[in-house]
Amino acid sequence: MKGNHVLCAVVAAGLLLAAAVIAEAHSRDQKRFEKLYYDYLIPDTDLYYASCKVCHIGRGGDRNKRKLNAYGRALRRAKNAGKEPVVEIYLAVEERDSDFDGVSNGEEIRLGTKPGDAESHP
Ligand SMILES: [Ca+2]
Repeated sequence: MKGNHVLCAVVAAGLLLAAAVIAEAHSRDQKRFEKLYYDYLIPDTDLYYASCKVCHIGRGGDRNKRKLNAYGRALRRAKNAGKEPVVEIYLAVEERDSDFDGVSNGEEIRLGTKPGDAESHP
């Protein structure tokens, strides 16, 4: 019985650690995005208020909301293709129109709209 409690405690600690690592990774990517595109994060634009939703469907702990949107998936593909460092990953997808709204990702970012949301465009 005591062994089960120890096992549960170890599993719980592992889950908490995994959640913290995921949250830190997301936060780190968001900070890098905000640093690179700081000049375009202008109040009263979709992009300014997007936060996690620049790359994800939603925000918060809901697993479905953490799924990547079209722009986030483009960034992941660039990363998987070996683009380094992180700035190169963002620049690699600027010419694309990930959400197919007729405006490139880079242009959307410069104009304050969300590159992964077809409902958000200039
Ligand atoms: Ca868009």
